[in-house]
Amino acid sequence: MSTGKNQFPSPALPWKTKLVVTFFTGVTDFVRRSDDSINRTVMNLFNVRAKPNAKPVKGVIATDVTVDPTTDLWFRLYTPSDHLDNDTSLPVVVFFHGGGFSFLSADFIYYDLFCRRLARKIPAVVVSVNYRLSPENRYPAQYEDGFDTLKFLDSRSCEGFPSNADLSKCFVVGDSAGGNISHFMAMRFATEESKFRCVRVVGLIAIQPFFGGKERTDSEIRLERGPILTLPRTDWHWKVFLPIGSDRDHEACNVFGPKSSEILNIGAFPATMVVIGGFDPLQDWQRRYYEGLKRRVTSDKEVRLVEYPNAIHTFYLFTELPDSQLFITEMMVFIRKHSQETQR
Ligand SMILES: *[C@@H]1O[C@H](CO)[C@@H](O)[C@H](O)[C@H]1NC(C)=O
Ligand SMILES: CC(=O)N[C@H]1CO[C@H](CO)[C@@H](O)[C@@H]1O
Repeated sequence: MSTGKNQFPSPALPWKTKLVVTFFTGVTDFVRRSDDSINRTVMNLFNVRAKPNAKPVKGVIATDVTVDPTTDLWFRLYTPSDHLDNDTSLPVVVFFHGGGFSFLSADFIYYDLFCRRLARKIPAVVVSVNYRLSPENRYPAQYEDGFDTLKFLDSRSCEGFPSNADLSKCFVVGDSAGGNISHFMAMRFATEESKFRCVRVVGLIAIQPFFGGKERTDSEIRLERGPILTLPRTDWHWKVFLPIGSDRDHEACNVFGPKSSEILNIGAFPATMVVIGGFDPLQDWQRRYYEGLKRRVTSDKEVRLVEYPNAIHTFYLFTELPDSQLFITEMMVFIRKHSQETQR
């Protein structure tokens, strides 16, 4: 660990990681206009997209599936090609990318590579949801898109969806803002489960979920200048996402805070893994989330905390970081364990 010129602690990162992090935070700062809109023309130049592939590449097939053409809602479907025609049933990972609800996409190259790794290593069928972004589409558009995708999967109207994908073993997974969306998916599914025929959400993996509140926590102050997430960037994302006139204690941000609803159907909440990094300014909120879940989950479902002391926000996307490899293995163990539990 070294102390940078601002006297804020920062981890030792490989130059490649540093370069990408500096570049992307620079771009996302540049495209935010003073009226809180985003210059999408410029942003799209830097949102490097990977193409789908109908023929396997390193054992994974990727196709794009439209859910709702009126809102341009679609997902990228990853299928491990070695597990297409056999009798093994595969768990389904429904993945929500990060980017503060405002940036990036399901086909962004880093998310595409991550979903391919997941599909191959677990192995699993991965559904990576391309939800609408703020500020053009505020809360709750992102949650609606996520839930519409779950309903779409339930209707099995999806052509080319692998027949050995077992929708009764769905895991909702997301990082940062995607972690917030995943939490909401698990919550809403728990209250509306009876409306689903085949889909069952049996696990939630919240990777460094984007939570906050009006209060400034110790970690937010200590790690105010990032890397990646700074307080001004965090505040901006909440400002353009939450309904106009609300503050960061809105329940979408401060999950178990003063304004969150008392009636949480948490008894039916799935097994959960919360992932925290020691260099993430949001870690105190994430720990509170974990502790809040632990207190509220009344079933015998696992609520698990996994901490990486040297990890920055979004660490796991950088394959050059050793924690990224460890994390994939951790996910594999969690998903395999909880898919076996539900086998009938
Ligand atoms: C976006 O930013 C670029 C570069 O600053 C500028 O040339 C362009 O006019 C902007 N586009 C819009 C639609 O504002
Ligand atoms: C992480 C998360 O989803 N937390 C909140 C996100 O927003 C929804 C919508 O209000 C809340 O219900 C969640 O508690």
